[in-house]
Amino acid sequence: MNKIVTLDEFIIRSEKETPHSSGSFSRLLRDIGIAAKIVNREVNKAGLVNILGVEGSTNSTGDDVQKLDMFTNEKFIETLSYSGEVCGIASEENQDFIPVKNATNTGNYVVVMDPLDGSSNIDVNVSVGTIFGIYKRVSDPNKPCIIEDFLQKGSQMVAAGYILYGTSTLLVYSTGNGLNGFTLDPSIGEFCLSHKNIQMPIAGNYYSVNQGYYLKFDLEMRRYIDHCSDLNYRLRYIGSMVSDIHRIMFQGGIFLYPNTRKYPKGKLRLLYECYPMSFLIEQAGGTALTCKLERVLDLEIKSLHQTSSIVMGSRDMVRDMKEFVEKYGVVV
Ligand code: P6P
Repeated sequence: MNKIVTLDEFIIRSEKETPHSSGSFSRLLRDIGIAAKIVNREVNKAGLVNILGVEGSTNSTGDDVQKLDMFTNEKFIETLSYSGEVCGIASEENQDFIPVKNATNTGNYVVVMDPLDGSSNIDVNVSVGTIFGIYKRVSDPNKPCIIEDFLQKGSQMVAAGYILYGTSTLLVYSTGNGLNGFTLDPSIGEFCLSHKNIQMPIAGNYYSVNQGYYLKFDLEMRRYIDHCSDLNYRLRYIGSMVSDIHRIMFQGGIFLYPNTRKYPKGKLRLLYECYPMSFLIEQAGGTALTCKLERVLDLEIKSLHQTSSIVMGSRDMVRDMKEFVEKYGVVV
């Protein structure tokens, strides 16, 4: 029987392999694991909301029942703020970034996150996830964080990951040296290494796109989607980015959220959806581009909630998509 390797143990081992590591990054990663366990407990109860009360009501102990995405946001902010390693947080749920006020602002890192991505699926018991990215701060360590600490290209991220609250709860993350997955064992309350050095298939036969927007996509995207259909690829679209990308990590495939007339610059958020997931896809040997074939991690970011089009997944499938853009795309 293989020895169980917990997330904490894996982080400590990785720290020992990193020269001059201060340990602060390891503590930050462990705190994310703690927040994930707290959220997982509530997400799993969500199905009981009719028993526990709906958002805006009060539960049996008189506490206000919160929308799960607000609860998740508060729990991650609370846990990260106490960690002492973070000087600021940017969240999909907050218009502005949140400076972490601790004694000397010695937190070396900022965290960007979508606390509960796909939360519209909660009420129908479909998997949802947390997406996070971590940057080293670039501002004066003796002062509060500033916007420039967050407006860094995805290629500057020092780590990224997601937590998938599904049939089981997985934490998948990378610090730039490979991608590993940890499954929560509720019997011991620990994330245990379950998917070591994840490498996605270089090709696949799943494509993941909201077919309902087909007529609103540019010609080159429609032609590529037609190509997938002609090849009898299977369409799988959960409407929860973490779930759709997680499937691609293990079964191969391609995920597309192109720009449309409604979302001319794309719908998905660059900072805390596209950058972290692109970081992870590349760590697993895949490719992540915009519909104009720019590498997502190299995109400039000018505002916290900036959006982008995105196509990501198995290397050979994204390469095929590129050929359709080059053939049918409008040269700007
Ligand atoms: P649509 C969820 O709201 C989300 O941000 C992603 O998780 C998901 O991939 C996408 O939006 C779904 O958007 O327009 O297809 O419902």
